[in-house]
Amino acid sequence: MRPQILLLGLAALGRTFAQPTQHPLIAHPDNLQAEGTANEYHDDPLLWLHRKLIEIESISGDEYSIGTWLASFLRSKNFTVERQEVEPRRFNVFAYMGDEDNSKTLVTSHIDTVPPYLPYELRSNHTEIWGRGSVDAKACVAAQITAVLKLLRHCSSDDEVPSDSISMLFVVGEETAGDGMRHFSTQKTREYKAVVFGEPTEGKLAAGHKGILGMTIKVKGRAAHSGYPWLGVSANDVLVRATGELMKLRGRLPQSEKYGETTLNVGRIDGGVAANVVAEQAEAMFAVRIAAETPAVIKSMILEALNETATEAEEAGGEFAVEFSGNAYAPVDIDHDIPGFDIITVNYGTDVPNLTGNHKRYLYGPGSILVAHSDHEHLAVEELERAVDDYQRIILATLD
Ligand SMILES: *[C@@H]1O[C@H](CO)[C@@H](O)[C@H](O)[C@H]1NC(C)=O
Ligand SMILES: *[C@@H]1O[C@H](CO)[C@@H](O)[C@H](O)[C@H]1NC(C)=O
Ligand SMILES: *[C@@H]1O[C@H](CO)[C@@H](O)[C@H](O)[C@H]1NC(C)=O
Ligand SMILES: *[C@H]1O[C@H](CO)[C@@H](O)[C@H](O)[C@H]1NC(C)=O
Ligand SMILES: [Zn+2]
Repeated sequence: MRPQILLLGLAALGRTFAQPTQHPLIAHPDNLQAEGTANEYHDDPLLWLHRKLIEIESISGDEYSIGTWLASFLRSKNFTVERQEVEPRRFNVFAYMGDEDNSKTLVTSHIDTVPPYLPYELRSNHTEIWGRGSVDAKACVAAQITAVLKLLRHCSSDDEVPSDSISMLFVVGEETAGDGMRHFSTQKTREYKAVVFGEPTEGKLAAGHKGILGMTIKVKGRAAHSGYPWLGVSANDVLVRATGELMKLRGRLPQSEKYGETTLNVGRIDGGVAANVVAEQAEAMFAVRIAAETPAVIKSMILEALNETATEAEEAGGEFAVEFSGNAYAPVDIDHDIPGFDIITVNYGTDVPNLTGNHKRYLYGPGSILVAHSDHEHLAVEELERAVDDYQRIILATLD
């Protein structure tokens, strides 16, 4: 299946670039390395770029070094690079050709990772790359840049695909608040025809992802000696009961054929101070991955499920509060109308809903989300290489 698809892809490339004219400003991809860094690790510019990105630690909130490096790398390829400051020492890298952004297609991913940092390592006779970000999302960043450079190599201003038709955006903070993409979204002054997002999708085109709703329950009770519990109100008892109600609710949350079940994760529980004290405070955090309906519908189901517990806690003299996070959204449908790709739906959140506008939206990336945030995050070299071809096909389809 796959070789056939690749052949089709190459044929399509051939057609579009029947008479390739080399853009004088674009580096030959054989020449990708920035000056002075020679061939330290790999002969292959793609593997070199991927390795560089992984070796620069960039846990969310600490993206300054990687942003600085990436901006200067892209400048060395003659892109105009804007550093969009989101916070002091935290900026998005936005790159395009020419004096201003006239692109039709924006290609984007994120440069932050989850903790902890894990070093770059080649394993299995150099067929696998291990390390933090090797999949999520530095594989996307490296493959996207390589794909764009390869495409631009064939472009000129009077070509079917002018060199300024593609721009790139690498944002901070995707793994936490989505603040990088939100910042870009509020700053942008123009519309794109299409936006290609990079997150691990196993080399498939994503047809959509689940929505999300975050929630914290805070209980305040009254402390007492554990020998005389009737003198207090146990915040832990109330919280455990409330958590139990939510676990019972799981089976009744909305489902859909496309996204499956709405899941509810009890992510964190804190409460009390010691075994012999009736707990005064307790708190728990939950993440709901929404497969159908809207956050509003789920919220009201949750509040109803908690009503009796909350009412009784308040009658006993306690306090019971449910706080929903501000950034909730319903399932996100994504365009997937490019022939020759397998289709997948995913259960994680992305920056896709964070970029407002009327553009077509695609989501593709090499590697599996199943290893992405783990201590065994890794990617097959083959998948990284295939992603460069796939991104070229996706970008070309959006420019058609
Ligand atoms: C960038 O542009 C300069 C000036 O036009 C040119 O000399 C150089 O070769 C270009 N560099 C790359 C990497 O394309
Ligand atoms: C490692 O890869 C090389 C080059 O692809 C190959 O010649 C060699 O047989 C492989 N070694 C092992 C142990 O698989
Ligand atoms: C429980 O539900 C009733 C009826 O909808 C409502 O008036 C009350 O405020 C709710 N109590 C709590 C603690 O949520
Ligand atoms: C972006 O997504 C976040 C959640 O990640 C949400 O809070 C916010 O409303 C979204 N912003 C836009 C502009 O859609
Ligand atoms: Zn990611």
